[in-house]
Amino acid sequence: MKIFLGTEHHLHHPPFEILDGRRVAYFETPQRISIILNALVTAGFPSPIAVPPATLADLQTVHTADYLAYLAHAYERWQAAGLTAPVLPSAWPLPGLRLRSDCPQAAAGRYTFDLSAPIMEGTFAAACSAAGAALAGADALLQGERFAYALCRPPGHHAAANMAGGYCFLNNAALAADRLARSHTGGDTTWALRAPTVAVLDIDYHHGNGTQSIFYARNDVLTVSLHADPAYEYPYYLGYVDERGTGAGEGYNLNIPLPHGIDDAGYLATLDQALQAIADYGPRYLVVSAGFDTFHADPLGHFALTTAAYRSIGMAIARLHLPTLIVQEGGYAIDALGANVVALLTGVETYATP
Ligand code: SP5
Ligand code: ZN
Repeated sequence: MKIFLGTEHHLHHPPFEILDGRRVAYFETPQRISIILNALVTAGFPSPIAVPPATLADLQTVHTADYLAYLAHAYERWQAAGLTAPVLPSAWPLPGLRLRSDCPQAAAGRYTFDLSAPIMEGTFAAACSAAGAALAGADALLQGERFAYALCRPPGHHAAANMAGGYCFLNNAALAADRLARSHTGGDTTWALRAPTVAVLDIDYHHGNGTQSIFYARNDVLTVSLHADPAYEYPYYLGYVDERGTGAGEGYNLNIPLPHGIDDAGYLATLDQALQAIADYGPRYLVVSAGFDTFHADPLGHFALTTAAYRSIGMAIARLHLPTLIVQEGGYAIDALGANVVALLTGVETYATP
């Protein structure tokens, strides 16, 4: 399995976040990546391939030009206004309010939906580096690889076309899925070949609200998310069962909210439903948003999965027999994160190896 690494992730290391009204150390740390890398090397996986960052042209397939300009310049504008880094909003232009100011504080509220996506000097470079890893993973599938793992940080699945939040700035999995969905194979330009379809399976503990919103009106990318019920868990406002897509995309978004405390057996049984929906759709490619905050000891999660579950999840995913890109999302139980990633990737390869 080829492993792609965004090498600039360490430039993003916010000092704190505001979690349920409390100021705490930022959970989404650079250490997460070094821990995963160490575990992969120890387990005998090949060395990661360092990839170039995504370009603005790459990012504009999914993100709006004004949002990308904001991300690229938010920090320098914040500093120029004499404000103390990092960039973090204090107010939001919620419905009924008017966005008429062009000061950096107003922009921060316009483009950030919560308090967990602070922008530092190197944040945009780090995010472009993660997006580059996901896109390199998509390219590997297009070149015939059966599996690839994109070691992305910061994560991406909460990022919408024009909004940062939930530790996410650029939607790495959506960029990869979009590239796969726009690819034409066969090389025959005389025929208008139908572009391939793609499924995104999101197994992070939190609902992938950004990915859902990006593909909500499209039927060429099926989005399926298993996550903590938003009735009690972040992101609260999206991730319910009745969100099924809109327009041409109606019926192409599937949300499976899960209760507190779900264990390996309960989770794996539900995963089978998600995989059956993907099999019924019959996509050409699969992108997995792989979060490990479903682990029983995760400080942000309330599920009860063990390390063994990730191996079973990997095997179940490989049973779809699809070219599959696994994109790193969340996972904050750092003592177990390396073992859990290794378990998932090993599961994938165990089933796939003849
Ligand atoms: C990529 C990813 O996993 N992002 C997650 C961002 C979650 N941020 C806010 C969570 C707030 C929920 N309260 C947690 C209580 C812990 N005891
Ligand atoms: Zn998460």
